[in-house]
Amino acid sequence: MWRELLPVGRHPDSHGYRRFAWTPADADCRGWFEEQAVARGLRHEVDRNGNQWAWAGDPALGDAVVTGSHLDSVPDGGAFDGPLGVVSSFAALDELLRRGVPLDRPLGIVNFGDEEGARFGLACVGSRLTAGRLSPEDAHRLTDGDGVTLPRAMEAAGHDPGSIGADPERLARIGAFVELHVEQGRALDLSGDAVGIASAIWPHGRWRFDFRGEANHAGTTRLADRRDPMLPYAETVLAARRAALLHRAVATFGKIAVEPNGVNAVPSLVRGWLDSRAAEQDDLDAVVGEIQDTARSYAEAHGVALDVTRESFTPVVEFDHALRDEIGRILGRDTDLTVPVLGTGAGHDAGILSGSVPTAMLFVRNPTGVSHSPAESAAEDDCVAGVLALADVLEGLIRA
Ligand code: HGY
Ligand code: MN
Ligand code: MN
Repeated sequence: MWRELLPVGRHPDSHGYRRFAWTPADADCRGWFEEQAVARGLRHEVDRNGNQWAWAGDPALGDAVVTGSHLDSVPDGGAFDGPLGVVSSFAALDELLRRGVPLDRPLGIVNFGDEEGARFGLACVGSRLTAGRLSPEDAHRLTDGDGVTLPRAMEAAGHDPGSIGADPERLARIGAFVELHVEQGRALDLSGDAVGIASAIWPHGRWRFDFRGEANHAGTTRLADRRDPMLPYAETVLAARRAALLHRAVATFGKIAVEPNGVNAVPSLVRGWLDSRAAEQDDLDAVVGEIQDTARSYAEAHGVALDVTRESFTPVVEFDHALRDEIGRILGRDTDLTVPVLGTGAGHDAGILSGSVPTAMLFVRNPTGVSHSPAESAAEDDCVAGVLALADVLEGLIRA
């Protein structure tokens, strides 16, 4: 499975993945998922929001156990973020069948659409729509960098956007959802464990800062006459770093658009996207507040107009304690070791679903902690340990 998926959407120069929602690379990933489902005799379906499901047993019976993740990527993402969870789900099902586990509860494998939000700016679009955390009206307004709206992109990829929206009946059939994911930090590397259990996801969000000044000639415009939006933007980036340090948070400007983007022109517009996260909501509020205050005061000082738009926000997620404890018992059953329980600053579809369904996550060690980069990695032995842990968890839940 891994060998088949590896070339899909990989850029020849950067070796990073560019698997953006509703693009040909995404379609290839979806084709791969359907092939895996069909090859195992699973029932394959695409739901109204474009998420893919593969079913062993009839989900209409209810109390289903579901596992899965996503196959899309950030720009130049790594191979593991998302795909490791989907590949491990199919491999864990194979392991259950090898063990002869009777599938007494329906078992589902899911590939959630557009988890990273790389194309339309909002993460977890597939799971948000299904969970009713994104309205169809708001989804219809999402637009990519080329001005293509989400519904047009869906249509172009052969999916009917007219039916998108909350799907409570589908979620009501799920008794437990478990997402396996490569760790996006070094906690397991430092603790010396191959696999861990998630405790919580930090509150996090994305804010767009539009600094509007005046385009002018870079050679002839006196400094005193400029209204250069790059200057307050630069101060804002530095303020983000300072505020994050002060409040035990993280804050990143990782995407920027400049108009007219000419080397010899003072820009008319600098648009920067802030991603900020913290363990505590109060810290996150303080960080974003301080960054906005700095942006406003420098914008004013330079005669630049500023608009700040919150494009998305996800409150803190505390995963279901009973399910987490149950998984801890299942994984610790044959050993006297306890499985590490860790929080994360990364967002996941599991976090979105956790408002509707008992949800848990397993993390697989990442030896460098690097993620959202082509350098992301995981050792084969650890990936196998992840599959076996997921199989143990699924078996334990099915037999419970
Ligand atoms: O955490 C993120 O940025 C995304 O949801 N994976
Ligand atoms: Mn990611
Ligand atoms: Mn992910």
